[in-house]
Amino acid sequence: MRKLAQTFSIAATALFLTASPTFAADTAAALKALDPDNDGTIDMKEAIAGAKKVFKTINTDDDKTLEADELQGMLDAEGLDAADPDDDDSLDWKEYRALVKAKFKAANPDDDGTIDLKELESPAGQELMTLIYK
Ligand SMILES: [Ca+2]
Ligand SMILES: [Ca+2]
Ligand SMILES: [Ca+2]
Ligand SMILES: [Ca+2]
Repeated sequence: MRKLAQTFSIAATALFLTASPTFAADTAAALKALDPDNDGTIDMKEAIAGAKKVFKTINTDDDKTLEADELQGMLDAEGLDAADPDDDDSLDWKEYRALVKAKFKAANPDDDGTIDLKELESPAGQELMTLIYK
């Protein structure tokens, strides 16, 4: 059963990567899904709520941390290392949340507290999106 879930998640990741050329439409859909108050932007609260869901979804072995195989397609070894200050080669929720906060900041150059569609479509925005939307 666990194996099946893992296979499914890898297939879903592959599908996501295949779908990336049409990313403008995907990004709009992601923004909509991440924006329950429907103001057209993602604030930090909405980003963290999305991140929580993603963390749960990709943590297929259901322990308290994300390992490299669970982060496949989202973070490479270098990215994982940078986001892993306690150096246990996995991300707990606190580390993941800190990473999302840092990416949110990077994707929000106008510093207005929210990510709009244009910001979400930027390279930094796309990095943020993979962490908070699946
Ligand atoms: Ca919003
Ligand atoms: Ca795990
Ligand atoms: Ca860690
Ligand atoms: Ca902004």
